[in-house]
Amino acid sequence: VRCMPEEKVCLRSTTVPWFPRQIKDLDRCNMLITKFDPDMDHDHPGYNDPEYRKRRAVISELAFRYKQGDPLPVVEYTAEEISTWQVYQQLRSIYPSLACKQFLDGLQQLEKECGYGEDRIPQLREVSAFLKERTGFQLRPVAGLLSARDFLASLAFRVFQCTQYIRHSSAPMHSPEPDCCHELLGHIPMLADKEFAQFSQEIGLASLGVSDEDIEKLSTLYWFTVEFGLCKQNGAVKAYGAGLLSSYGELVYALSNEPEYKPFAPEETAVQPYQDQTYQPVYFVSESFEDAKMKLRKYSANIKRPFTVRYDPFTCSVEVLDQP
Ligand code: TIH
Ligand code: FE2
Repeated sequence: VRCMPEEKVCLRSTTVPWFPRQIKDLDRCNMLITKFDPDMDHDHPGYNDPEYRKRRAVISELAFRYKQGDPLPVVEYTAEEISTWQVYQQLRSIYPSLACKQFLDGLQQLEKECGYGEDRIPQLREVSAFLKERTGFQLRPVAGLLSARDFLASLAFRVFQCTQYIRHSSAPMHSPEPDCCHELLGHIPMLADKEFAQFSQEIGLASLGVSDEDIEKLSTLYWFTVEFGLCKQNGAVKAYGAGLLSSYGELVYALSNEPEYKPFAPEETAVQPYQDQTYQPVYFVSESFEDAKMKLRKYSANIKRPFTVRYDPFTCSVEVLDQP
């Protein structure tokens, strides 16, 4: 069953968009956005490469068949795919000066304990087990870019939906769609940090059952923090956004003096137009994670919802409570 975007439920005598209550319900949070798909998008570098498209279809099938609780599928990557993964080396060499401390710590642990390196593409299965021990986050395979509502909802359960295919070999430095380079290099090291994991789950919880307009704002906040966020550390600006940390091209650009910087301020950030084809013209800088978390919490508390939610980690479910 595909989740119907217009499906509503009745809660506290008002009607709100359907949302998952138990981790198992994430099997219905699978609405894909096909705008960057190599079968649909004529500008995709794989559009004219039938071999690439065939490979994508095989890997997509693994995600379509996946049900919550199944062991994560293992993909045997080809020599060509592994050679695309070698962007690892280039990125690795610029991380020490451009990435935030939490990222560098996470990556170092992954190199030591999870086989991260330039020679092989790590498997979601081993990475998920690693994260589960550190922050309780687990991975689930997804066939491509998900709708914001479904993607954010999974974060409420500390589930991160991960693509498993790799970008086209002709464009290793930047991809407009997520791929395993983006997930494994951009997101995973950050999700190994306790405070960042908490921040991510809170965005997810704030999204459950809210209006389409509020989903749009929360996903814009997610975009300018989790994907493209910068933060101050020891007086310097560093990258913590996954979209930066997985793109050699944009990481260098974001920390050059070309783009505009603005201070992270949720009310303003939530309505900033963003760029999803190429580099961002503007980035938001947080004072610290703590500061970003506090500001986001304040913002979320003001989103109109006829109920509040609480995550119960013992049952992996969301409790719905009356508005205090
Ligand atoms: N642009 C990123 C990269 O090249 O790795 C991937 C994405 C970030 C955000 C959405 S897709
Ligand atoms: Fe991402």
